Amino acid sequence: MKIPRSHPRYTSLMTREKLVKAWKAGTVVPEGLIAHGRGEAWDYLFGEETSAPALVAEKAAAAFLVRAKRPAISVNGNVASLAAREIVHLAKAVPARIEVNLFHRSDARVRRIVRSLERAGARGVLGLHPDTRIPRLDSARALSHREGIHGADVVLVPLEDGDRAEALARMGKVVISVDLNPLSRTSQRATVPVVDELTRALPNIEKFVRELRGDSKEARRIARTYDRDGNLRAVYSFLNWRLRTLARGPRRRKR
Ligand code: PTJ
Repeated sequence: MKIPRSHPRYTSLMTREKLVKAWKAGTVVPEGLIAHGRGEAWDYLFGEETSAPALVAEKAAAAFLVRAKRPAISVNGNVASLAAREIVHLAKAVPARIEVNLFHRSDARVRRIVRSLERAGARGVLGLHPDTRIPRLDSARALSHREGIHGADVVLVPLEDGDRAEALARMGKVVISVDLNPLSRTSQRATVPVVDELTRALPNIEKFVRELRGDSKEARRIARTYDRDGNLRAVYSFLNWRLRTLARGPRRRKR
C-alpha cells in the first residue's frame, strides 16, 4: 500500500506497514501487531513525545549500562523490525552483547532476526544455540546464553513480558525495560522502567551512554540516586497533567 507523505499520520502508518511487512516475512508474530497497537494507544496519551520522567529513566538506564560488567540487550521480533539499527548503535556504544530471545520461539524466527541484526551491522549475536535456562520461568523465553542474558549483570529488555522481567530481577540482575505501558507487569517489575516509545528511547539511552562512559563519577552518582518508585510516580503525574490539560479544552485567544 502506498501511503501519501502528506497524510497527517504518515510516520505512524509507515511504522504499521513496516510491522505488517515483518509479519509477512516471519519476523514479527501476530501478537506483536497487537502489542504495537497497545503501545500506540499509550503513546497518544503521552503526546507521542518523551516525557521528562522518561528522560530521567533513560539517563539512569545509561548509567547502569556503562557501569555494568556484563551488559546484555534482549531482542524480540518487534524490536528487530522497528529498531535494528538503534539496537546495534547502542550495543556498540556500551558495549553490550545482543541476544535474540523470543516469547514465540522457533529456530527459523531466531535465525531471521539474527540475520536482520547482522544486516544492521551487529556481530556475534547470540540466541541460536542457548546453553542454559532462566530459573523458574516456563516459557520459551527461559532459553538463554551464559555468555549473554543469563550471565549478564545488567539486561535491557525492550517490549518484554512481565514474567521474564520478574525472573531476571529474581536472579539479582538490574533489569531495564522499555514499555509505554507504565502499568504493565514489566514496568512494575523492572529495576529501571523506561516508559517511552522504543525508537525514541534507544537513541536517548545511547546519547547518555556516550556522555557517561567517560565520567564514571557521574554515572555512579546517577545510578545511586535513581529513585525507581519516585520516577514511576512522576510518569503517572505527567499523564494526569496531560489528561487535565486535554480536559480543559483548547485555549481561547484573548481578544
Ligand atoms: O517476538 P516475540 O515472539 O518475542 O513476541 C514479542 C511480543 C511483543 C509479542 C511479546 O513480547 C509480547 O507479547 O509482549 P506484550 O506482553 O504484548 O508486551 C508488549 C508491551 O510493549 C506492551 O505493554 C506495549 O504497550 C508495549 N509496546 C508496544 N510497542 C511499543 C511498546 N513500548 C514501547 N515502544 C513501542 N514501540
